[in-house]
Amino acid sequence: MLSTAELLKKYYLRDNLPHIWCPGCGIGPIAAALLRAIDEVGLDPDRVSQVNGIGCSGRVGVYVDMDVLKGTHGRALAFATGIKLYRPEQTVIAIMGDGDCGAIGGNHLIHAARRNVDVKAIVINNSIYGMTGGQVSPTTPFGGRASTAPYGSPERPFDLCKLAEGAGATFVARGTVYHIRQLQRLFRRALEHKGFAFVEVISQCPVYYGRYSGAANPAEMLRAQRDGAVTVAAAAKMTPDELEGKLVVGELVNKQEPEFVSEYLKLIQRSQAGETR
Ligand SMILES: Cc1ncc(C[n+]2csc(CCOP(=O)(O)OP(=O)(O)O)c2C)c(N)n1
Repeated sequence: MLSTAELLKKYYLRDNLPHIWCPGCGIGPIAAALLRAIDEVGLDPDRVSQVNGIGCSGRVGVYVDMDVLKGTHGRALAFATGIKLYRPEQTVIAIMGDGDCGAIGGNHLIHAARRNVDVKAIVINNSIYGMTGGQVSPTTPFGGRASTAPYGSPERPFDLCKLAEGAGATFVARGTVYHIRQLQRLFRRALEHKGFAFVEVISQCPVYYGRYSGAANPAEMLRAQRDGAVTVAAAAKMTPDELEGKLVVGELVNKQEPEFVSEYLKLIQRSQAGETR
């Protein structure tokens, strides 16, 4: 595995550092785990295209030395689908926040999953809209406090992994910043998967979520990830009551189904061969 110094030298645009993330934020370690996974899989950085949405999570591409398209808020998966269709040889990775992917981008998420387009969707879930000041997002827990919910959110949150699975994603996994080595493995599996791969990363935002929810200490938030996590194997033996409030981590779905871009290319070949139906 690459050391931090090797990682910085090989993959980061060091002239763009220091980064803008707050002390204790999970995004930096997540980006490093992803780059290590890219390195382990042996992908040529020139054959990787990264798409970012808007938000703190959407800043990863600013610091890495690969092709990055900075999309608009909520549209990362639409841009990623376009890149993959035009350049099928590229590994396309979309990095989004939970608001980016689950709120304004929710429609793009369900349709990218339904099409099983060969894109790696990484959602950094910090339970909040981070960049704009800690507003409620679709993953803020019921009753959780936020800048726009001082009395606690009255909304039920999405389980983004269940949403992706229900919409047709063929690879779905959940990891946490605390379990960083497992996360690196999950990224590796996602990169190797052919089809829509969805990885939700539970992350901590001490500054804009923790301070409202009552856990402003990043170490405390990491301990909550550790204590709340249950592996897929352990979860299979637990009752719904026992699973209440737990985070099931690991590979949740992994199956092969027809992939959109390959099917589309076959269709082009058939039409160019003169087939009429
Ligand atoms: C169309 C549009 N609507 C709203 C915004 C304002 N905006 C920028 S980032 C953001 C939320 C970011 O939250 P999230 O996607 O969860 O990412 P985080 O910052 O927490 O990583 C919003 C609402 C925008 N830039 N564009």
